[in-house]
Amino acid sequence: MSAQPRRVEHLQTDKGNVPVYTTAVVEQPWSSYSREDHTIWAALFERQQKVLVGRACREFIDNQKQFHMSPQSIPKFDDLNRVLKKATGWELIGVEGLLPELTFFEHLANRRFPVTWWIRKPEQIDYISEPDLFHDLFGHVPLLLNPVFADYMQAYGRGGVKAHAIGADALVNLTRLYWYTVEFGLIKQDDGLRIYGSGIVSSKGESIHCLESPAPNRIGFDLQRIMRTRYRIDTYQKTYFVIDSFEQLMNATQPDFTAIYAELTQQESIPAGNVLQNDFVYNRGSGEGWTNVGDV
Ligand code: HBI
Ligand code: FE
Repeated sequence: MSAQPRRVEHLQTDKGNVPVYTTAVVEQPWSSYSREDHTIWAALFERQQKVLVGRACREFIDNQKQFHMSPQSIPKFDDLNRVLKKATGWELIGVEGLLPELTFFEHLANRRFPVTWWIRKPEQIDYISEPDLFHDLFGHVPLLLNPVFADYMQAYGRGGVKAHAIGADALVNLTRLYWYTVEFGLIKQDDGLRIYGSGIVSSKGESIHCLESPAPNRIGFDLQRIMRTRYRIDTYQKTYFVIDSFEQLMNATQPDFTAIYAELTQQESIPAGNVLQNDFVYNRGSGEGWTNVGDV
């Protein structure tokens, strides 16, 4: 990547002024954020700070403090980068939004995390179908300070580049891993079940739903099980996968997945809401803990 962000043409759209070339790295246009932009940041930030107490994992809460983010104004990527680069060598880069998969993987493989520069409108406060600044920044950035998680993200990027070369099926399998860990993962900590997935952490409704609702399945992490499990992007998840530690995630991504992809082509995918015989299911409430469906 060149040292200077590439300047591109801009188009006037309903999202405001947006670059024409969606894969370009863009400078965060911080001085052009409106009062409304900073206000929606403040509203989302304050709401999530409250919801995440006792729900987000220890690492998310602790790391977030190190960035000194506040409801006052949208953070500057440059300020966050000073903290991040020193800690784990990751760098935030401004982008227009969702990137083509290979472009996204290549950034991660080089410890660059793409952050959408624009923030949602007030009418989208509860739900937006694509990543915006609040999701990317509030949701993803804190865990990039964790050395093990930081390495996992890079390993995922490298795995993505490989999977892309192998083919579409491999990419589907790998994308499910990202979805059920980085985006919608839960972690079992000493004080109970906690959230680490950025898609949850940036959503008030799902932060409560994933932990407190009796509806979803909470299943112990299993790499191949995850790679076979379909997902929906437009509803709360029907299944969450629970890790014991970030080391567990990192260890799971050490092997080369080529043989696993080949094996998975022989197996059916699993509907998002299903529970299988061998799943370890985490039960909340009285008698909190794991049960193995196959044991009953
Ligand atoms: N682009 N900016 C951005 N952010 C994402 O989270 C993202 C993406 N492109 C592709 C993508 N995610 C998914 O396909 C992840 O694997 C893979
Ligand atoms: Fe995300």
